Amino acid sequence: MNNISTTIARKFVPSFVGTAAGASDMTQDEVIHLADNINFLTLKSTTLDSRAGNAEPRYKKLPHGTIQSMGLPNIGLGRTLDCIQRITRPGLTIIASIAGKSAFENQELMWAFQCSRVNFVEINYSCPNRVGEKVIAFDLDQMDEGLGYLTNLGDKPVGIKLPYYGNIEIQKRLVELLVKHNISFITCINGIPGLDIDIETGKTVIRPNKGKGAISGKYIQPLALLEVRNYYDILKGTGISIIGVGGIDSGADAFKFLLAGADAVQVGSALQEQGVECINRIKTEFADILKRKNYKNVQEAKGKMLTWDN
Ligand code: RRO
Repeated sequence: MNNISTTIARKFVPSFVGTAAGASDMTQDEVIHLADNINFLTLKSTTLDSRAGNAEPRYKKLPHGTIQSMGLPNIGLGRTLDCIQRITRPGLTIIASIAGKSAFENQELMWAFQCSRVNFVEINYSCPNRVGEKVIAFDLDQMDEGLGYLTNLGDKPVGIKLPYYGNIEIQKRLVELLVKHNISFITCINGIPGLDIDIETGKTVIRPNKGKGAISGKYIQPLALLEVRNYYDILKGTGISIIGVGGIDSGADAFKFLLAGADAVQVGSALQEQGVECINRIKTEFADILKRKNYKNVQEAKGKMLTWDN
């Protein structure tokens, strides 16, 4: 396969295509299996204590993606750190994702991962499924305050997982915060709030939060591409990297994100539905497209989307 390495925050990353924090929790053995088979992965968002997550049914495949309200099930910080220690594969890039309940909890998580062997830490400020809690990314003042506690705790580059804003003015204000707090990368986008109903039973397809969950997969891809392109334009000259997420299930999907301006992509729904084998398929397809288009590497094609009039 051709070289599809990239850089995030000026650090070498072996593959443009990696995995997303994703919906489902993973056991330690599942994480180890993932790490044995790919070279760029993101861990499930972690809290200090383990969490069982929301009541079932909480995940449903839809025709063009999924709806879920998992409720942040995860094995907790201690077992996540054990798991990281068991991963020995050389050359593997790991992003840890943190989703503490408070600024203090996020600080503990950040400190722990800064002292671990992960390469990057992603702050999840955009989980749509924390019933009764605010999505911090929609409150820029709270985000400003939270980031003040988090970005000077170590040398590993810190990023933020962002929601769909669909508003370039908000994105511009957000970027001012990113620069102020020395944020190195953004990951966009998280699942978008949505609802689905089974007409036979008349019931919502998932149970938690009166059936309201997060939509992922192909439904959200054009929205994710829009966000990536807007950030690509706004972030020029800042050195902040962009990781695109949203319905990536083929090399062509990944290539679209590259043309829009992403430095890397994460695969969520496809991994959930198809397992780790889909990552190597997407990588091979992506490498073939780069070759067919005569790009020698990822960097040459980044942001090269054309528009009709200029
Ligand atoms: O676990 C979840 O319910 C979840 C999380 Br933390 C997230 O960030 N995004 C999402 O769609 N689901």
